[in-house]
Amino acid sequence: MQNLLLLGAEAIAQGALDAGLSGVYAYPGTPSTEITEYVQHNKKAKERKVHSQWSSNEKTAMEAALGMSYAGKRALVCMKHVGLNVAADAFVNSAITGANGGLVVAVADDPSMHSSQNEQDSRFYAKFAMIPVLEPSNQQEAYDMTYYGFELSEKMQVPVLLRITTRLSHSRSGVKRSEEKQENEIKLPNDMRQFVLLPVIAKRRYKALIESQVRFEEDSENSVFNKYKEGKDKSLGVIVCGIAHNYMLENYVDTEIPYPVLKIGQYPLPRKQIKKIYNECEAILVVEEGYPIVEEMLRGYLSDGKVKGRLDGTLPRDGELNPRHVGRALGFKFDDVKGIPELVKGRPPAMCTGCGHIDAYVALNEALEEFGDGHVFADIGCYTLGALKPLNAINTCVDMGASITMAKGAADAGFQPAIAVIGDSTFTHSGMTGLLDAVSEKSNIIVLISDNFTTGMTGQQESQAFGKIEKICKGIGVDEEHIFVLNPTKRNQKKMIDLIRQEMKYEGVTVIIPRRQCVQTVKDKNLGERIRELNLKV
Ligand SMILES: Cc1ncc(C[n+]2csc(CCOP(=O)(O)OP(=O)(O)O)c2C)c(N)n1
Ligand code: SF4
Repeated sequence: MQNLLLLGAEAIAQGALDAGLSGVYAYPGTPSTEITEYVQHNKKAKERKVHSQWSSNEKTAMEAALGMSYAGKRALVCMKHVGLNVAADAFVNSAITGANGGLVVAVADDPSMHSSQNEQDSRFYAKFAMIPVLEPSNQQEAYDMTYYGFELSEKMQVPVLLRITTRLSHSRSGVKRSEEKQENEIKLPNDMRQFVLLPVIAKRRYKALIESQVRFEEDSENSVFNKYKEGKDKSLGVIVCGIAHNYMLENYVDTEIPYPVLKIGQYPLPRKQIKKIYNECEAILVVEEGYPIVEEMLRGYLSDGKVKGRLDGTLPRDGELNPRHVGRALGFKFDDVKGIPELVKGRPPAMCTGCGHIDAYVALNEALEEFGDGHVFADIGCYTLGALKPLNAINTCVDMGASITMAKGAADAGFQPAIAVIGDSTFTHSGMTGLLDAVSEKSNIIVLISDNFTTGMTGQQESQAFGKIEKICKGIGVDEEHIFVLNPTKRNQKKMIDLIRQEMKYEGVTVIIPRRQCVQTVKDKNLGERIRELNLKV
């Protein structure tokens, strides 16, 4: 079998393709983006016509994948952890409908928040939805677990969550491929009512899901991804989940691990193996990346102090783990790291020179000068960096789409001027419905949709808003006379300032579209051609 050198994210994509994938549905988000990009660039996937276009958001991605599963084919959904909040309605309900063709939901968590708003742990979502989880510890397992995930999903007839974290997604290692499988034929579910979640059917399905928990646990108990390794020293037993297993191994390069170790890669937890290690050892150390979910389950409310981990300070309560954290928890002593070289010290991110967002902010700052601080409700994208010095241009950034709705809420409270700043991709991800609320209530807000023809922050993926923003705004009901487009160049600065000031006097929804191509895409001839074809007035 062929060996490949792959990122964790790419190993998932290759595992899915080899398992007979028919479609990947995703919205970009670090550290999950490379899964879909791998499928998009894969020659065989192109020949097979595997679906791989970006979706508008994570919820539409989840639903489309569920539709493909309904039709009997194998589908993969990919997103970053906060994307699962957006997809949650569809995701949780998909556990009740169940899956027909294999359905794997790959979610990449970002502990330490390298490029995220929080460090939520997707394993909680799977527990909430009551479906199995696979959590690889290395790139080979990322491949193998994805490959197996489709089988598990079809065997158990539910979606399966595949959880990875940043380090695994973004580091490379050799991966051995398995045999390539054919795609499934179209085949409708045996029970044609299972996807109709009317209360009477949903109740029946929910009972069935509860009953299935025993089978999920049995599968975990016998899984090759959950391994119990004996150790002579029973003063400690180590339960180690996902990539934390690697961090532990790095402390024992030249020596045997003295303690019994239970490596967890599949959930629900294998109860018998957990009981065995718990009963055999004097103390238990739980090492897991993310929230202390396993540790909490083992401790319960009435902890007797036997279980150690992130909750009692043996390991840090937040942030990513590393081999040193784990080594210290295992009793190793380390010298403190001496100063970080300047070259690799954390540097604050900044917008690129020549970025249109910067010029839009310069104009906005000047237009708002007389009103003081606090009037700009922004969103998530490269323009969020407008919060930093020297621009100091924005006052909020909460979740995708929140700019328009928060500006609306502040305007409802009588706060003026209330300005929203949102990017093109974020607008079609989840800004459009907020704009509809604002239009319906004739809210007194100005919305700046900073259009750069791409999803800049995550690496220039196609934006669903491409060439459609004015039409969407008109369709939603924004008065045509209050939709403006301009290129936020230095030459147009005064024009933009005057426009913002003029529209502050209008009591209703104004949309201003500062439009300039992202400088990181100017070498993309195909995109340039498509922009010219649009023949948009700027
Ligand atoms: C729910 C959710 N999904 C995905 C992301 C990752 N993400 C951050 S910003 C962004 C989109 C940015 O595109 P756009 O709004 O067009 O602004 P640009 O970066 O191009 O300026 C994405 C996908 C996220 N933070 N939250
Ligand atoms: S990547 Fe594009 S959108 Fe992002 S800062 Fe650079 S020029 Fe601006």
